[in-house]
Amino acid sequence: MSSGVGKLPRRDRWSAAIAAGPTDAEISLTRRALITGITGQDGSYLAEHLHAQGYEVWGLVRGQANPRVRRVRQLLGDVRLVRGDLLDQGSLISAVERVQPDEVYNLAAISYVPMSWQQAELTGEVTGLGVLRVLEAIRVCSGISASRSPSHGQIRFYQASSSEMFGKVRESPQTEHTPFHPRSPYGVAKAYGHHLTQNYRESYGMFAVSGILFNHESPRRGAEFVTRKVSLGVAKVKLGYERQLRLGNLGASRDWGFAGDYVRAMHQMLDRDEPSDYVVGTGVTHSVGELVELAFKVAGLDWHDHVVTDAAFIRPAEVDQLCANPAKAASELGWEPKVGFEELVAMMVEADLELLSVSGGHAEDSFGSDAW
Ligand code: NDP
Ligand code: GDR
Repeated sequence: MSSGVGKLPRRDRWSAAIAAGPTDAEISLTRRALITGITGQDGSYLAEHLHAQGYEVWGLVRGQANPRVRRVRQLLGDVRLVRGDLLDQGSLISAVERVQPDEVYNLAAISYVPMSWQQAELTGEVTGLGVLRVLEAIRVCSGISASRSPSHGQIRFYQASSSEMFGKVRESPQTEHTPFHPRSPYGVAKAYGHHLTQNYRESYGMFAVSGILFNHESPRRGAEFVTRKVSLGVAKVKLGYERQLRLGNLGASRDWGFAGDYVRAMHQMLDRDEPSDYVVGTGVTHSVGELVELAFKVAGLDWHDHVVTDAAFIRPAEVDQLCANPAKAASELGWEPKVGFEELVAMMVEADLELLSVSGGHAEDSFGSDAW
């Protein structure tokens, strides 16, 4: 590496990679992306996708000794890291100044919906106002003042909006024009970020877009989300570590896709001539009950023998049903999902069977059972 980082021992390379900015040669040669939320599910898939497209990928990491950074370094050896926190405006300005990105993907958030009732103010700060802070960092570093000008905003911005904004849905399937009725502090915070992204586009002429993504999953999904909780639960039952899986509302329906497919859409949105917002989903919806039945079946088990419903996992307000109409993404981006629901569930169950077989029943990134 031209910065000299490559000569350092591995551990010191990580520190140096966090501290050092790009060299002049790197600035002129490569498209550079900065991803907030690099330690999350989508951050890892997006980093891999952009790296494969020839990007130099930087990830924003927070905290003094964030244990997930080690996992990022193991999984994504080519990603360079910069410190910053969505709660800290100055840190975001410093990160954008240091990295000088062509594209910023804001994936960081408190993303677990039940937690947004427990820590509503923090969710508003990170998931909502955090979007403002990232946009402000780009605006300040780009020298954009109050006037709208198409020449402004060389840094392209992607905001991770969510189908949770539709909440108590006004129509089905949901499009870019379906009105919002969020049902959780998380959904409300995402709606703020969504509108603010549109506002910065309209106010400053920034290339700022939102992807309204429906639920997307993978073997890298956090263990607190229902698909992964189920795939881990099935694996634990199958391998004899547990006998029961406790779940909440089995009647809710979601439009579930594979995270690896969805990060392609994020990149495609920033690759357009004109900025615009897009709904991304499969257009097919399944209930949690159907997910559970299929996941147990993949392991040769009958879910009736193992699943217990537990009121602790019922939410104060539920989003009953979501289903995407991804027609705009299909026609304008040429995007379509490659992995279907059955394949996704099988992939996750098989991955967790393998993981738990090797680890003796422990999933490193499992946070254990946690009621809201
Ligand atoms: P994850 O929960 O897996 O990842 C969230 C990321 O946000 C983590 O990297 C976390 O870092 C980071 N983060 C949290 N708080 C802060 C903070 N204060 N400053 C900096 N970083 C922070 O989410 P996903 O990967 O699943 O989702 C990515 C984004 O897409 C999120 O914004 C989510 O709300 C949104 N989304 C996700 C969908 C899905 O189905 N997955 C669907 C629609 C939208 P750390 O490791 O430090 O905690
Ligand atoms: P969601 O995902 O809230 O849609 O948000 P989650 O997997 O948490 O819940 C989906 C549905 O499953 C029901 N459910 C349970 N959920 C969890 N977590 N645990 C359970 O035991 C359980 N039992 C039933 C829920 O009630 C719900 O109806 C995800 C997140 O990734 C958000 O960040 C993202 O914006 C949206 O998807 C789109």
